[in-house]
Amino acid sequence: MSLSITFSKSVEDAKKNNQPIVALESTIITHGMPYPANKETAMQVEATVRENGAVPATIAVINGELRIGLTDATIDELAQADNVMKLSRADFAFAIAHQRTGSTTVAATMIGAHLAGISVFATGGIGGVHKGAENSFDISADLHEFAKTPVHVVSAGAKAILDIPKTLEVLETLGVPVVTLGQSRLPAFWSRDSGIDSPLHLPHVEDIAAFIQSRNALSMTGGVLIGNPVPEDAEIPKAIMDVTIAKAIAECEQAGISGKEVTPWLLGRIVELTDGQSLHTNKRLILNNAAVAAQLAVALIT
Ligand code: PSU
Ligand code: MN
Repeated sequence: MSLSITFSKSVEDAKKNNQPIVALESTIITHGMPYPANKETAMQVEATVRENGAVPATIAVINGELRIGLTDATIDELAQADNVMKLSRADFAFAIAHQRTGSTTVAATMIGAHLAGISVFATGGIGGVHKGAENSFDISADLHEFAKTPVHVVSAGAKAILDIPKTLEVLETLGVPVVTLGQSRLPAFWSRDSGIDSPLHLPHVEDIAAFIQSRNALSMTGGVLIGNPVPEDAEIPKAIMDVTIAKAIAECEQAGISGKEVTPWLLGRIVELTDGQSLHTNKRLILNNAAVAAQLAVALIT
């Protein structure tokens, strides 16, 4: 059996003409944000990639078909659909074999992007080591994907629903570089400062491109995690978010949520607890990441 990959017209043209392309995930649409904010954000993210000189390729599996680049109509369907699988490395091939529809997490989007020859990807936040992982063993497959798959991901750092020091330890063990753009502290998603130094930091997008090119020259496997702080005017201070997050995590445990449901459940509850303020910040940081990813894709080609 051979895999058929369906490219959108604009991504196919971009590939032919060797133009910069930015991969985008779809789990954020199906499991990361409520409707219609999810659809609006997905459209704005694509527009931001274009404004910054690259072509967007949102990735998903639709009825068993790996799609690289979605139409607006498909994005709208995903944004409103229930029962979409949340795909990671473990079940990506299952969805393809059994004609299922699934959105791609960071791990699955990296796999799809690499198959499509795309090396830059923008998201909001990655999965990582959850708080309490010493009991739950909840560590996202996203981390292991960085060790394997050469796709470089621009994110706003790790969300404080995660244990950030443990997440950094696992990334270090796996040999995954974490480089923050423009500041020495690792950002913490809704907040610019996690209180923890980023293992690496560089002032400009072009410097990150040079780092990636140096890794390529050394035949290094795997991807680089790029931390991009949320714009100042959109940030929610960490002290405020920490209280909300602690409440959401306690409720999540009490409700007996486990496995794949944990991250979507927490994200949804945090939107409710902040009266939508976290959602506004989430949108802004994704757009900011889309812009940087497009600039990085341009810098890697020129
Ligand atoms: N973090 C966010 N928003 C998201 C996710 C993470 O701020 O939408 C999604 C991403 O798709 C990520 C996935 O890859 O959750 C991680 O899920 P898990 O923790 O179950 O591995
Ligand atoms: Mn998990």
